[in-house]
Amino acid sequence: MASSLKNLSEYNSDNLIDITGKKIGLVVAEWNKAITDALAKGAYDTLIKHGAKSDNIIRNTVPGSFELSFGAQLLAQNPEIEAVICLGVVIKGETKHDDYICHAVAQGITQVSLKYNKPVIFGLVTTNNEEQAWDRAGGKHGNKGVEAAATAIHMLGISA
Ligand code: DLZ
Repeated sequence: MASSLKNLSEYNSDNLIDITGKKIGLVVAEWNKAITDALAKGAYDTLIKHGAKSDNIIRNTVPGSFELSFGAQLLAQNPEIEAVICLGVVIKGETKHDDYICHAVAQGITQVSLKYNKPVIFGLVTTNNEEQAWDRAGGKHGNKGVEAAATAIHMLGISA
């Protein structure tokens, strides 16, 4: 079915605003670190490509995705930081931990976003296995870190 919604990959190109001078927070979970590092690189490179200065990208790491909300809050409460990007990889296991973590993060970062009135981007890759996660961290399904950064830049371009 055709959709009028833009595909996120379109936001990767020239229709995004220039973010020179803007400070952006990046919170990266260390569980599945090799994969979250690939997401973080995608996000970082995208921010730089659209004008961000390296010094204006404030990166914090947190132990696991569950801690992303708190990490986001620490950055969001800094008035100089205009948007926060949260990156994590949650892989299904034998139990329902993935469900609990994903719901908690979705709710937590929504609260942070609304409380501080700034974009807090949900860059959580939630998959059945590691291979599917790599597919979304620079593999056949792109890089969700790139998409998360593009979403942040798009949100920064929205006016009231
Ligand atoms: C405990 C846990 C498990 C089982 N799996 C993941 C995962 O796939 N991805 C992730 O980012 N974090 C995981 N964690 C850690 C939790 O997010 C959290 O760090 C701990 O429960 C401590 O609060």
